[in-house]
Amino acid sequence: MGDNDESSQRQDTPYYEGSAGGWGSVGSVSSILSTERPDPGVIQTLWRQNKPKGHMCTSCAWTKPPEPHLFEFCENGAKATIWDLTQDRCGPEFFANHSLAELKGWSDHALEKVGRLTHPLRYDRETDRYVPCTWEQAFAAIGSSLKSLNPKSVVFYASGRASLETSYLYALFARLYGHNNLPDSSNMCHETTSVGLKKVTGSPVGTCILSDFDHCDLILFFGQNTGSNSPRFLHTLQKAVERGCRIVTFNPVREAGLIKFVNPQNPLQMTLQPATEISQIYLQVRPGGDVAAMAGVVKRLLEIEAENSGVLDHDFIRQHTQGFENFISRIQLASWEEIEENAGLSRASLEEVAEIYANARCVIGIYGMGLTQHVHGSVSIGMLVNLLLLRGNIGREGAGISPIRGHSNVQGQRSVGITEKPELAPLDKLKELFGFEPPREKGRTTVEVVEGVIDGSVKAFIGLGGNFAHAISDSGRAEPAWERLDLTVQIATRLNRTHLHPGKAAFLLPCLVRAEEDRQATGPQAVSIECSLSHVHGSLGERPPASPDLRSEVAIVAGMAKAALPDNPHVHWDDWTGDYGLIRDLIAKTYPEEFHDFNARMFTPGGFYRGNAARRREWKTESGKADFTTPESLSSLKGPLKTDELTLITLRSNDQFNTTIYGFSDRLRGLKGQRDILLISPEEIADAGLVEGQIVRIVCAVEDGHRRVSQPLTVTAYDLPRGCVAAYYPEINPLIPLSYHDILSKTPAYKGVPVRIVA
Ligand SMILES: Nc1nc2c(c(=O)[nH]1)N[C@H]1C(S)=C(S)[C@@H](COP(=O)(O)OP(=O)(O)OC[C@H]3O[C@@H](n4cnc5c(=O)[nH]c(N)nc54)[C@H](O)[C@@H]3O)O[C@H]1N2
Ligand SMILES: Nc1nc2c(c(=O)[nH]1)N[C@H]1C(S)=C(S)[C@@H](COP(=O)(O)OP(=O)(O)OC[C@H]3O[C@@H](n4cnc5c(=O)[nH]c(N)nc54)[C@H](O)[C@@H]3O)O[C@H]1N2
Ligand SMILES: [Mo]
Repeated sequence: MGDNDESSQRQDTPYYEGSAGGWGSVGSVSSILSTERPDPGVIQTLWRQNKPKGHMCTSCAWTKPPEPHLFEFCENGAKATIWDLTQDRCGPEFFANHSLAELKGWSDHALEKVGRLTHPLRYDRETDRYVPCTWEQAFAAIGSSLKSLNPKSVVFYASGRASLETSYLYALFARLYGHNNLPDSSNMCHETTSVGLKKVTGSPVGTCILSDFDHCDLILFFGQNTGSNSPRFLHTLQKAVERGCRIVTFNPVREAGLIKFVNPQNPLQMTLQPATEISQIYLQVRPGGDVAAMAGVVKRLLEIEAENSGVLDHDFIRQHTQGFENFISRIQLASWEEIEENAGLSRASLEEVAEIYANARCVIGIYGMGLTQHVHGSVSIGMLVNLLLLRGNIGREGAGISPIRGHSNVQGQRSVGITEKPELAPLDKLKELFGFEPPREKGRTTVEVVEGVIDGSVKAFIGLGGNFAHAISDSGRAEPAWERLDLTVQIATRLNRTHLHPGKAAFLLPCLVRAEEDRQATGPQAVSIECSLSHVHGSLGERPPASPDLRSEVAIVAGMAKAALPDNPHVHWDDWTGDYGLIRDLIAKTYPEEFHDFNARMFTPGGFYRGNAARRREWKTESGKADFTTPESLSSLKGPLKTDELTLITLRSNDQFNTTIYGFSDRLRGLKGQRDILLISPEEIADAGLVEGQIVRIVCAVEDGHRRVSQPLTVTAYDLPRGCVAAYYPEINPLIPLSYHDILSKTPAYKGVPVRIVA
């Protein structure tokens, strides 16, 4: 454990011998091209993908550089576009032939694979089928249902893809209607960042921009699987490594993309040159062990400082931080035994990282779901900030903290008002612009939405994209409760499991995808999104829509709002739908500092920067300074495991986008053919008296009166630390208790649930 020598890879566990990228990624794209029957224009669309005036990929949120590569798309970006532009259709005829009871027996893959939704649909309980309706019928029914409900019992969820324009209108609709129940997929994802990072730095988003990666000499990489989830970022990492930057990775799983990468767009590297080694040190930390690992690094750093003062940036600490003394005392109190035990890493390996850190001038901290999805996820983020603060690594060129966001516009949705936290929404500004009294009560997070669905206090749910009922924790326990809601509305592109749990009145409304031409009264419309590095990018779709009956997300949101709300002289749903430039003007008026001249700037190559106070060392925290976090416990798990318990981490394969399952290969982990598998180390298999290939189930070890048992899973030996198992999301979600979430932000602890294996 802990070295990056390929020969040390256990030969009896599956693993991927190749590098990320390379011919494997080309093969993977060809394979989806052959099974998905995309519209022939897809090649032209891919050519324009992520380029100025082109269409912005709907896969990850990694930034779109000002000088794009010849092909500025990756294997998984291509899959997402090909999936969107399929010629397969899921229309009224399909629904006439299949009841929802039957479809509940289909896999996630099979449901979405049917094709693009083509018509607005209404659920008919008598036949248990979706039947076609007109847009006018749908809007009228939704409007009258919303009018009859208490707004506080209604939830408007957003999944992170919809544009800034749609998102702004959606949030405005919610507030005009009378609630702040505006959770987002971010509540299952980087809410730990929005709350935890904000608490200690004042910034709810990362502080880095793309050029920082040209100046850093060390990247500390925690729990983000770049090869599958943001592959274009590998180009940035490769470039950094090639100029001498070092990467130290903490991840229980040896992820191929963070080990070796061949740039599939570099003909020389594809044929002759060796792959680029990405991580110089790769530490297979125990799930939830990052706090301890960082404590170890800091402990050694303090010793180095004692030997040779000047390693810590005392001026910065004095001027810009608070809580340093407390934090240091806590670290001095931690024993190496405690650190090694919690981290699952040796003292020597952590000391080595400290030496490298002490000698690095400019350091960037990267993280993803490996840090955020834990009961003490915000403490892990606090620890990473601590580590950076010690050497003044926030707020200068080449340094900073950079969470890698999920959905392509999830960060942007928060920027334009989709939030359940009223204090984060510009309520006074909305009052002034639209002449109404916005609701001030706190809205529901995703966890609180499900609690409300179960206890009956939530009566209606509108989903702007996503597959919420299936993506959230305790999905099994909550599923039947969804059907008791008075109203469910799902705005979607493809059929998914959430759609199979309709409320008493239910509508499934199909929308355009981002690559499609969005023609409105004033002509084709562009939209915009915000990337992980806080740059705003314009996007122009140009493919013919999958069906003439599709509407844009803007038009659907406006259609519902118009039907549900009384007239207001300041609110012009039809005009806004006719010209999205008017919506951008409203965004600019609402957020002048960040979005001024929005229309003029939206096609700036590389996007325009929203700016970041922490990057300028202005700390918008309660203390006015950057805060050191003093961890109570050295683990981000809820508590210590009992002897027969293991920590469950839930993973994405390389062949899925969240609950969208493209196929059954996890190429970069050397796994394929099956998703119902339980990854576990060979030592753990032996200790548990299991054999490889055996079918087992896992049960959740949390005792709260609910029994949670998994589907049958095939025991699969894999190179993992002791004390943990891994399985694929979303199939395993019925095992995750709703009550298991980050304490501060309520982000579900999808990477840290205690389980037991039952044969
Ligand atoms: N192709 C593709 N792209 C995607 C997505 C997709 O599903 N498919 N999803 C999008 C979304 S919404 C998001 S949020 C992002 C998700 O992207 P990531 O942030 O990469 O999330 P995950 O794939 O859940 O897993 C993150 C990594 O954390 C590691 N890990 C697990 N537990 C721990 C731990 O305790 N400590 C540490 N240090 N590491 C740990 C896992 O081994 C894994 O490598 O990707 C986005 N991009
Ligand atoms: N166990 C476990 N659970 C997790 C996670 C985990 O790591 N482990 N990760 C969590 C994370 S990070 C996230 S973000 C959530 C994801 O949760 P969601 O965002 O709710 O789920 P997705 O799977 O991304 O949603 C897929 C559906 O979105 C619809 N869709 C696709 N494109 C569009 C579009 O352009 N417009 C509209 N209106 N609809 C569209 C399609 O119908 C598709 O079926 O899951 C969370 N759940
Ligand atoms: Mo996410």
